[in-house]
Amino acid sequence: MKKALVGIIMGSSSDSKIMHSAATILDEFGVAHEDQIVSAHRTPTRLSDYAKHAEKEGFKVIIAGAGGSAHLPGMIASHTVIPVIGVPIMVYNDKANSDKFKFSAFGGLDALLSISEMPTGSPVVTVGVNKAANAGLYAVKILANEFPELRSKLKKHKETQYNSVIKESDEMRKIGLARFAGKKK
Ligand code: RP5
Repeated sequence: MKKALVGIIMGSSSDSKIMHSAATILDEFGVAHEDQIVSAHRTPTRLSDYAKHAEKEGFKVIIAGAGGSAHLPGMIASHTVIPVIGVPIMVYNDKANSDKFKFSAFGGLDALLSISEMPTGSPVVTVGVNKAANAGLYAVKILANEFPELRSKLKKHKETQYNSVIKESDEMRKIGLARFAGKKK
């Protein structure tokens, strides 16, 4: 797939530390995506412009990540009929000089509530705090309704997950819990 089917947006360059996991999953499944920074409060006019752009490009899903009061996913959803998956981000502000100010006071709960509690009429499905990979996976699931090859890849992905748990469990049984846990460190 060459044409971007998913638009990934985030409120700040600092969100890229988390949001890249969505891109990695989409890359694994061979789903092309376009990635941009759109700040709802610093570039408000870009919100509606981006929604128009997304519709024009024919994106089928938008993944939107934001931290703090996190209005980006909801506002994008209000501007377009394209389904939006929101990623609440625990703010890590790399522009701050002191460690004290690097994380948000509410550890991502602020963004989680802000994104998931959209009023009736403009829904945003929400993944867990910092769970950008799940957003990527969910986007693939939506696309799999239309692209059968993605359905097969998702089944394979499930099989791989199953096998990796069995492999670890076999090792744990073989070497014992204490040694296994020691090796995990
Ligand atoms: C939000 O504010 C962004 O989504 C980001 O998570 C947070 C902090 O942004 P920076 O101060 O790092 O630019 O708008």
